[in-house]
Formats: sequence, structure tokens, C-alpha cells
Amino acid sequence: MPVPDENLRKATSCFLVSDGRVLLAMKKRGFGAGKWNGVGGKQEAGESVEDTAIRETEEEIEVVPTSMRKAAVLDFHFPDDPDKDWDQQVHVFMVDAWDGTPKETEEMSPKWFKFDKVPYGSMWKDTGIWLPELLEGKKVKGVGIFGKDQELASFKMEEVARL
Ligand code: 6U4
Repeated sequence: MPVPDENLRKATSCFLVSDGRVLLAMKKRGFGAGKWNGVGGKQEAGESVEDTAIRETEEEIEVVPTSMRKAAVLDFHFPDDPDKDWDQQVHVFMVDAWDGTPKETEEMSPKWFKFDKVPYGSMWKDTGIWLPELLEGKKVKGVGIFGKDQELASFKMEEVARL
């Protein structure tokens, strides 16, 4: 069973959900550029992961989440790239209410997708494993190991009652 490593640096990923559709955002720069992603980024000093989720969503798509729940804690390791500082623990939130309308910014370009049209082929490979579970309302813990060229080498996941 995957055991989260609390020493990893934390990041967040938020998925707005409404009426059978999920909001994804094309990352325009930095880590994961060119992929459809949730909206999020790195935790800053003094923040809870919930604070980070709200701040990053406002910065990246100009929306403020007002109702959200944590749906996944995912550890990602890049043992082949130890000097890149990519290892991270991603706290994933499903957002079902917010203030504002998603807008494109310098970092991200948002778009709504029906649950059955999510472009898993243009996302991190692990996302196609865990996001379908989250869209069904499940909560999961997972650990992913990436190899050369940021290819997913292994991913273990389990459903949990709470996070
Ligand atoms: P800043 O400093 O914000 O520009 P940047 O290097 O662009 O940092 P960051 O922290 O915004 O990166 O990107 C990390 C984002 O990618 C977070 O939302 C978490 C998400 N993420 C990281 N690994 C992921 C993975 N394997 N699968 C996934 N999302 C991942 O779906």
C-alpha cells in the first residue's frame, strides 16, 4: 500500500467540476508545459495545502475556490533526475464552487471537458490512472516513479476512506 512521504515538498492540483464536465488547463511554461493539467503549483512557506490550492487557482485562472475537497495525495519520484528537484507530493482537490470565471493567464489556458472526453493522452501518464477514479467520487493515495525522459515507470494506488 502506498505510504506518503511527508518529507517531500508539496504541490497542489485543482479540478473544477460542474455538470459532468471538468476544467483542465494547458500549462504554458515550467514543469509539465504542453500538457493538460489540473490547476496548481508549489506550496509556499507558511501555507496549508488548502491555502496553496486557492492561491494558485486564483493566480493561474483567476478563479477563487469556495468549496473543495481533497481527493488524492500522490507522491512522485524522479530517481533518474536527482538534481532537478522534481520530486513532489501533489495534493489534489475537486472544486465544486468558486467565484469568478476561468480566464487564460500567462501560465495556463483553461478549457472544460466532458468526463468522457478528457484528453488523457496529452496529460501526465499517471493522470489517466487516478483522475477517472476521482471523477467517480473516490479518494486515493498513490506513488508514482518516473524514469528516463519523464516516462512513468510505475504507479501504485489505493482507494482510501479519508485523506
Ligand atoms: P512555478 O514556480 O509555479 O512556475 P513550475 O515549475 O511551473 O513552478 P509548478 O510547481 O507550477 O511548476 O508545477 C507543478 C504542478 O504540476 C502542480 O500543479 C502539480 C502538478 N504535477 C506534478 N507532477 C504531476 C503528475 N505526475 N501528474 C499530474 N500533475 C502533476 O497530474
